[in-house]
Order: sequence, then structure tokens, then C-alpha cells
Amino acid sequence: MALIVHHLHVSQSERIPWLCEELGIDYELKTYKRVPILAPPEYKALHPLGTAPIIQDGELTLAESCACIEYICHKYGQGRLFLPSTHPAYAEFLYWWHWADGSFQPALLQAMVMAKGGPINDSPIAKISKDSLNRGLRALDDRLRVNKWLIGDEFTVVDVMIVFSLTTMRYYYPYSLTEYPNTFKYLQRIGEREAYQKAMKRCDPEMELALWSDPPTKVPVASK
Ligand SMILES: N[C@@H](CCC(=O)N[C@@H](CS)C(=O)NCC(=O)O)C(=O)O
Repeated sequence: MALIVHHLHVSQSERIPWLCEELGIDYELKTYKRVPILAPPEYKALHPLGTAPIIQDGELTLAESCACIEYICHKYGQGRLFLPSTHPAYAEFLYWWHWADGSFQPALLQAMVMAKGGPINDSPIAKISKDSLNRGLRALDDRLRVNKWLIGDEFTVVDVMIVFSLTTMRYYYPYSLTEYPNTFKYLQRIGEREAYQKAMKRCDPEMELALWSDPPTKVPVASK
């Protein structure tokens, strides 16, 4: 039986079909519309936390992007797209792998929540949140000035993790990348990857990919 990937439209679960396409792994994709913002009851029923992504493999039901990615790579991909501890860039790999969901995506969520309460203002907390996000974007852009992919010449799961935060996330928190030209060029390289194009077409065919410096303006249909 094929691996089942449950994808909530316009969400972080886009990472998993993309990963499967990169690894050439068979998967069955089930898609769900948001109602109106959160996952629908049938998605919530799959797992106690009900957050996207969720995968199923036989008796197993697993959530959390990083857990799903590690599981698929090691169980079905012979560890491809992960770096071994003998690799010279292993420590960097670990750092950026954990940074993507441990610091960067939370900083974006925090900025999004702050912005919903009014313009992202000059309160001390809003300032801390904005500073932390800007520091992250700057660090990322500096790194991409000299690296084709986040960890160098080798495309890894770190790229699979980070791209949602730089693209689809901008439908929820519309930040610009004009001050980050290397990140913009990186997104153009990502957009050329066949596996990415294929996965995104399957996941969210009606969504325009947010690969540009300016954030997207219109809400994708499937998220309504
Ligand atoms: N760190 C988690 C975050 C999961 C998460 O918050 N997913 C959002 C989609 S972007 C979600 O499920 N939102 C809808 C809901 O909570 O009902 C992961 O990477 O899996």
C-alpha cells in the first residue's frame, strides 16, 4: 500500500509531496480545503493535533513536517537528502535544519499574529518580533549569496523545509523580499526544479507560486 499524504490546501503540508517527488517515492495524495481558515473536521479526525502535514503508512499516522520528512527519507529514501555525520557540512546542516522550523517559521507566525492585531507597530514586543524576523532573513540571504542551495551545492531536506516559509507563507503574512536579492534568486532556482513544479501542481493547482520578491496579493481559491 502506498504512503498516503494528507495535504491541507495552501499549507506547510506542500513540503511532503515535494519531498516524495524529489526522492521518486510513490504516494497517494489526499487534499482538503480549509473551513474557512482551519483544517476541516475530517482532517482534524486523522490525528489528535490535526495539523498539516499528516502522513499515513499502514497502521502509522504521523504529523509534524520534520518528523514526516525524516521518516520518509530514512524509511523509503535510503537517507537521501540528509547529510551523514561524516559530511564536512554536517553541523551546518543540523543548524539550518532545526532553524527552519524552530526559529524562522515561528518568527513569521509571531509577526503574522502581531500584524493581525493592527499594523505591525512599534510596541516593544512587535519590535522584538520584527527584529528577529529581519535578522533571520538577512542571515539567510547572506548564506545564499555564496551557496546554490542552503547547505552548498547539495540540495537537502533543509531546502524542502525552508521554502514554504519564503513562498506560500506570504499568502498569510505578505512580506517582501526586495531587500534580499539572493533569496529571490534562490527561489527562482527552486521554481525550476521539476519535482517542485510537479508537487505544487498536484497540491494547489489554483495557487500562483509565491516565488517573486513582491508578496502575493490575492488569496488562493482553494484556501477559501
Ligand atoms: N510545526 C508544524 C506546524 C503545523 C501547522 O501549524 N500546520 C498548519 C498549516 S500551515 C495547520 O495545520 N493549520 C490548520 C489548523 O491548525 O487547523 C509542522 O511543521 O507540521
